[in-house]
Amino acid sequence: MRDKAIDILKGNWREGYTIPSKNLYPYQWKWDSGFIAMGLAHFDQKMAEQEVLTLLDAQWKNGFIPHIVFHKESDTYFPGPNFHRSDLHPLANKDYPSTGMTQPPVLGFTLERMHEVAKNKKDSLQFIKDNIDSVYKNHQYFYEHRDPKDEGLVYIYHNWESGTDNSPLWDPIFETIDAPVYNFERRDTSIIDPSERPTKREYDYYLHIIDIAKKHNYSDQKIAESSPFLVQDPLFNSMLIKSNRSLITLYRLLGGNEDKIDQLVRWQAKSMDSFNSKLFDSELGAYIHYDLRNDKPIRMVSSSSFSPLFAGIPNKEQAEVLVKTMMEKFGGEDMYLCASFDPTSDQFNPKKYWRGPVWINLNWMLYHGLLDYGYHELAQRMKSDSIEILQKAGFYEYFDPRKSIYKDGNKGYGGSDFSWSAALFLDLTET
Ligand code: 9WN
Repeated sequence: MRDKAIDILKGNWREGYTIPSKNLYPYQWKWDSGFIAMGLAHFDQKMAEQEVLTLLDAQWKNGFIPHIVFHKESDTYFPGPNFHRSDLHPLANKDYPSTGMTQPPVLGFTLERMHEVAKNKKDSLQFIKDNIDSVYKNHQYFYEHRDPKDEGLVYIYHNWESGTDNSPLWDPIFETIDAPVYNFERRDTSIIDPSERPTKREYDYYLHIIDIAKKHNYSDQKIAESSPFLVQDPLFNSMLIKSNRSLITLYRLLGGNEDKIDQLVRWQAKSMDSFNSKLFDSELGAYIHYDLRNDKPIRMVSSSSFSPLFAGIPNKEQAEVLVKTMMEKFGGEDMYLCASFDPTSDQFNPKKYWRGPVWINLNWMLYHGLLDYGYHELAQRMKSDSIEILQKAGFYEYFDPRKSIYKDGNKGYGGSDFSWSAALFLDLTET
């Protein structure tokens, strides 16, 4: 499996960056790149560094890093650069057409993990020294432009920014939006069974939210004032907090940079406080999302609800509550960990993208979180379930959580030879 994983990553490599999956995703995606770089680091330090460098090359002047970098023309993906029009933003990177939205902040902990794995520590430290400030600037962008109420919690303005695109979490928000019916040709559903992808109506909402942001030339302030989708996402904020911590560790390792360390420590303290007071729902026994536009909590449990474990956010009691909820709702003996949405809910769908299937990147984060809190047995199960599912189904994009399904040799869902499934397999089996 290790050889196969390396073959997949080499096959998806495109002169300096890795595409997530052939045909389906022909560009560079932000959070994919971070996970992929950690996998590349296990067999080629230079490739891993190049992956990160290429992404950072596409950074905007205001520190923003886009969710997709459209390096080359492709007619297999919609919506492409002509729909997204990043050039509308005055500070956009003129060399790299991209989207005008972002994805979760992976790069801090990616750098830290790459350094742990690196064989040549001297080169690796030099690489970090050369690039850490760009990642810091990205965090500064988030705290300065994505936190209008100065809470230490940043917003996302599009479900694609969450990475968990069609989760049932977003359904109540879409109900508040009057989106037109768009006429467009999707590419994904000619490659993948439509029952495993978001619906046409969902795409209408996705495009409409982008059109609103484009009307304001992607101004953060205008988006904060008027986007119908404005959410504080515990997964996105956990990854920011985890990456803050990694930046502090790495700056300390480099020496100096006291001002940046102090700033990171201040952001960190404020973020953790607000996170626990605003996003912990003790009745549900989980962290939840908050709908800033409509000023109400989104009281649903998904795999994102447990991601604060990865960032050291819950106290011991809260961690205990999270584990109990995970076991009660997601952890049945007939289920692989960890479904992306509450399996006890009516909205759970084990085949449809982020409405139920298992995703390896979430499992990777939850594995590390459980380990950090001392839940060794459960962490081991998270890891062995991930490996078993990859063994049975192959390196797909997402997987059915129901164990019984695999008796007939069923495959995973979505894209095949999926880069982060391969990359995180390499990393998981080395920890
Ligand atoms: C939109 C690339 C990306 C992942 C996301 C996943 C999927 C894109 C799509 O693929 O989203 O960004 O077209 O469906 O949901 O998490 O980064 O692998």
